[in-house]
Parts: sequence; C-alpha cells; structure tokens
Amino acid sequence: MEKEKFLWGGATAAYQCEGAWDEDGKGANIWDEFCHSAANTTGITADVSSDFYHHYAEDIRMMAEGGQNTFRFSISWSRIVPKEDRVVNEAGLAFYDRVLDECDKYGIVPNVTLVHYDLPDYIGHKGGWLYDGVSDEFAYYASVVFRHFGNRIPLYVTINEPSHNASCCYMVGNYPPNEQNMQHFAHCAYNMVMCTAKAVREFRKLNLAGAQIGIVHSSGNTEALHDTPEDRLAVKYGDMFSNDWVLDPAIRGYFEEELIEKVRESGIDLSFIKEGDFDIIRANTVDFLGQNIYCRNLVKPYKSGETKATVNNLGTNDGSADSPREGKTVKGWFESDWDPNVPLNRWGREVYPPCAYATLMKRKERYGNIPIYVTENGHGCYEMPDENGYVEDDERIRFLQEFIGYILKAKEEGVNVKGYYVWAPMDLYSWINGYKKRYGLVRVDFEDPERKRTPKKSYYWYKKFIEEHRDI
Ligand code: BGP
Repeated sequence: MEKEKFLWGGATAAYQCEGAWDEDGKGANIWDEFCHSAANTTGITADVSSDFYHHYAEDIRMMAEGGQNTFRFSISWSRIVPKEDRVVNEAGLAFYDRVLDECDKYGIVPNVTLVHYDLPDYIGHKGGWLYDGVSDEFAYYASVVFRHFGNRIPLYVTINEPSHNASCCYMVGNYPPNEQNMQHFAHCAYNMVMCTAKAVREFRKLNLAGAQIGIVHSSGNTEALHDTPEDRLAVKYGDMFSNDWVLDPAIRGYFEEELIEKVRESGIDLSFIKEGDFDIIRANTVDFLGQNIYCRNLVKPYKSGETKATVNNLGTNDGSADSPREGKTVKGWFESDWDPNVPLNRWGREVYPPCAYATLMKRKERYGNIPIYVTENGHGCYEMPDENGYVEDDERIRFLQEFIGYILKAKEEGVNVKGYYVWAPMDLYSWINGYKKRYGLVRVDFEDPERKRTPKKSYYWYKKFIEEHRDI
C-alpha cells in the first residue's frame, strides 16, 4: 500500500480573505454587520480584503508552485444560505466548486471549515450563538454542503476554534456581539458543542466514503511555572476552561461531571442543556482533531479579582514591563501567569515554540491515537516591503522553523500528526487588527486595486522545507 502523504499547506478563512461581501447572492454575516457599524471604531472592513473571490486561481496556483499539497479554507455560510428562508444560493455553491476544481488541478487536498466566526446576520439577529435554534440551522447548512460537495472534500471541519471564538465574543468582547458576560459565554460554548454534534450527525447519514469530519481547536497546553498542589489544580482548571469543554464532547462524546459541577458552582445557570442533548453528543464524535498552535496557556492559582480576559492588543506591546499582555483571570479557577524569560510578540502573545510539542503530547495522552492536523500556526508582524513589494521576513521563518521542529519531534515520538498548515498562505484581514498585522507567505498589496501578490522570503523557505520533508 502506498504510504499516505504528509500534508503541507496553508490555512485561510472566508471572511478574512474572500472580499465580494455582497456579490452573487451572498447574504450579510455578523462580521459584515459589525464592520459596517459604529461599533467598529477603526472603520476597517473585509469588504474586499485579499479579494480571494476573484484571485482564487492565482492563489491556489501559487500554493502549488510553492510545493504545498493541501489548502484549508472556510465556506461562508451566508454565501450558501443567505436568508432565513433557507433557500440555497446556487452561485455560492458554484464559487466553491470552482475553488475545488482549482485544487483538483494541482492535486491539492482541500480541508474545509463550515464556520469560521462568520454567522449569517439573520442568526445574529436572533441571538447568534445564544439562539436556541442555532444548532439546527447549522446542521441544515452543513447538510446542504455535505450533499453538494460529498467526498470531493475529504476533510471537513465543523467549527473553527470554539474556545477562542466564545472568549472573544463574550469574555474579551472584541468580536461581535462585543459582550463581557460569563453566562452568555457558557451558553455560547454549549451551543457550539451542540452545533458540532448535530453537524456530525448529518455527515454520518450520508456515508461519504473517504471523507472525514473533525473540529478545529485553538488553545494550547496548560502549564504552570511551579509544581505545587495549588499550581497543579490551576493547570487542571486551566485545561477544563480552555480545552476540555471543546475536546471531550467532540472526541470522547461527553463532558466530565467535574467540569459541569465547577461551572454550576461558578454561578452559571445550566438550564440551556436540553433533554436528549447528551445522547446526541455521545453518538456523534469527530474523526480527527485540527489543532491550531500559537501559544501555551500558562497559569497560576487564582488569587483575586473578577473574571476578565485580554487578547490581541492592537500591536501596542513595546516590550516594556507594563505593556499589555494576553491572558485571563477566571474567578475561582485560575489566573494567567507570565514568564519573564519568554519573549512576547507585539500583540502581547508569548513566542514559545516548545508549546507545540507539549500541546501535541498532551492531546495524545488524553485522546490516544486520534489523527491530528496542525490546522494553523503562524506569526503576525508589521512589515515593510522593498520597492518591488518583496518582504524579507526572517523573523517569520525563524518562528515557523522552530515550531515545525517541535511538531515533527512530537510526530517522531508517536503523535499521529498527519498535516501542517501555516497561517496564512497570503496576507489577509486580521480581525480587529485590520491589515497591518500580516501573517502571509505571500504579500498582498491592499492599497492596489488589483491586490498584487508578491511571494515573501518565507514562501521560498517553506517551498524548500517541504521539498526536504515531503516523505516524512
Ligand atoms: C486564529 C484564527 C484565525 C487568525 C489567527 C491569527 O485564532 O483562527 O482566524 O486570524 O488566529 O489571529 P489574529 O488575526 O487575531 O492575529
């Protein structure tokens, strides 16, 4: 039997790169609505962004020429089911057919996420992730996608990063609907779990030979700088809060009783759990895990203060001791800790490559041999191109090289890692950080109406690295 090829590629998300926000029958989503509203104080939108909608052929060709054999992207829900009446927009399906044709042309394996933050606005108006019907609407949309694309898509993902998404929407409040409300956080989190279970149920009905379904999770491993009983407990709570509620139901089919009790003790009203839900969760687990790897979850025991979180500080970190840092306090659970020996990026996030190894080892310890794709890993930077648009992004190359080194070490030690996706193959919109924070291997000139693409130094580095590691 031919050895299965390791997948090397890049990842994007619909709202961040497609543009064409109201073209060919697409409905608005909660990000269109937020970006067009006064709540968006920067005034920056992704109405055009990288214009992937019109540049997909060029982008996919560049991926192929860069040696990449897989591409992770997301489908825009509101392109497929634009309105509450559930009528399917054929032009939306046709767009993704064209994207898949292009992938086929180069033998690029598509890895497709059903929702990457961008709920349709009509779901948003009913309460978004808090709407009781959100999981049924999602299951309907998912079944439309599964029926249309079938096993042309071998890797489906239900939701991108439930924990990061819920936290930004309802804890930090930097993503729509911009709330700081832990009751809503928990309700949103629970509905996301139900969305995955119900979408998996639709997927199983079709018996799509050769196609698999997974979930993409973002939080890394939890660790503490000290090894006291209190620190060990903080690590446990850190995992329960950031990892277990997403991964236990999706992979094992249940929440641990201890988690439910701890949430109840924290004063959360759990009446959103409906009879029969746990049977649906138990019967509908995923085939693989998509693990995004950016940083670890460094914690210490909870001491004082109300629950709060900070993330993505608009590039204000200048390295000084009082610069904003990413982290959270969860009352009665844990607090984030800071390691003075580990550098932070401009957005206050640790740059700590060994977390890639530790995260993957932890996943194996808890979830056994489940196939894992590293579905995102990347480094945001402010960048200056030369007069030809070329960027020498050595800092990004170092970052990727070190992280990939740790990922391959975990693979060598038995973690079932089957693929790696750099965030991102080209520059795109970075949510509330707009366009100045860049992640791409290919520069996109956002000032240019034609959105000229220019490969950066990292693009060529990645190409060579893949050549040397094609047959791992
Ligand atoms: C992940 C998201 C992506 C992407 C990336 C970088 O959490 O899945 O959508 O944006 O992080 O984050 P940011 O753009 O906020 O720096």
